[in-house]
Amino acid sequence: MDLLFIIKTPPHWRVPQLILAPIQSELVIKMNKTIRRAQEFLRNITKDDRICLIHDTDADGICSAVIIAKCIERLRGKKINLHLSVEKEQYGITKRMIKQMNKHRINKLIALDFSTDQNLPLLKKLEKQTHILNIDHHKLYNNYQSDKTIIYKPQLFTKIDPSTYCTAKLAYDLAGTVTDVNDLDWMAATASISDIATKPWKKWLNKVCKKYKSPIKKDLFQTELGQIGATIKSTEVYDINLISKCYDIFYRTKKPADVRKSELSKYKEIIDNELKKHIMLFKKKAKKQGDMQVYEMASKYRIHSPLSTILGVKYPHKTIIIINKINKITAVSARRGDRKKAVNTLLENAIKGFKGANAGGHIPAAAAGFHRKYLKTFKERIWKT
Ligand SMILES: [Mn+2]
Repeated sequence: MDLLFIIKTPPHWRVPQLILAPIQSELVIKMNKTIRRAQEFLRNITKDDRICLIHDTDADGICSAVIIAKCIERLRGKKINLHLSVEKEQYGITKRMIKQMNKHRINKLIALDFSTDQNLPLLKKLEKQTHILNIDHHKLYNNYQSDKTIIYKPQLFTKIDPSTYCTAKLAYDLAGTVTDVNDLDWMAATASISDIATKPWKKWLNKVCKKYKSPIKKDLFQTELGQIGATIKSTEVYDINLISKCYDIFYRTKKPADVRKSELSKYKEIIDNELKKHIMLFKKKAKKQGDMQVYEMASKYRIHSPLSTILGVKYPHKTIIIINKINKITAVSARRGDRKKAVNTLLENAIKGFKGANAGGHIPAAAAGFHRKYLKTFKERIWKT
């Protein structure tokens, strides 16, 4: 069993007890203060609270947001008040979001699939006006915990590699300890496949696929759930403004097949064709040196991220860097399947000193964004590493 917290349903006022079960020991999550505080955060939400979710724009961000939104609705009998998605190239919470939160008099914020601890001054400022729960599996920049803020990351309660424990699975496991979310398992599974975060969860994934009568395949991207993840990705890549619609469709749908039949599938077709084109061009035009392969393109769609994911899986022993020149912004996506090089550090170092630039992510998968005037310097730096 891939079961995580095995917990007796406790009386509301009692601290949940962890029952030690004979399960694969590396998957056991020890109940600790972080988990308890996150459970209390969810349980203590009342009808009077004004709840905002801010989530990443990918499958993991959307699925984790819908899981938490439904968990809250089930707990308090009322929907959340506001949901926003992060703005690309401005990773994190922006002034525009704070304005929106003020307008809606938000007093509890749940941030999903991005690190709020990366910008500690902002976090400390924000917690003056709202309670914060940050569920995330990215790098732990600062283990900041306070009366108002809970950072909930795998690093704080398990040895499972954080990049293989995606936010939607974290949200699903946590929500499952405070309410019934079994019907949302396919969303957590979709996000796990989409984030290439499946290694510790093979048995659980098989079970979920079986439940929805979707055959399991060696290449998980080719399963129905894998294709649903690709649908979200394509929608995001086609037009970032469709993310809110994507959230709504997931909120409405009861099973994976409904997503496939939804209007989102048309975006997938368009983006699939664009991806095919660039996979062909990558073979011909990528600059190669040692184990590094750098491909530069100008696509009006934000396909650099899915493109590097596909190529990263195809060439796990290469450092794949995709550069997409979108107007004034240059977006970069990097992958290194075998983890022999940390692409997050590689990109973080390569943008040092660039004004308004950002970079971050995981050891095998990372992204960066900066003004196009820095492209030459960026390329010089990455070739030197
Ligand atoms: Mn994620």
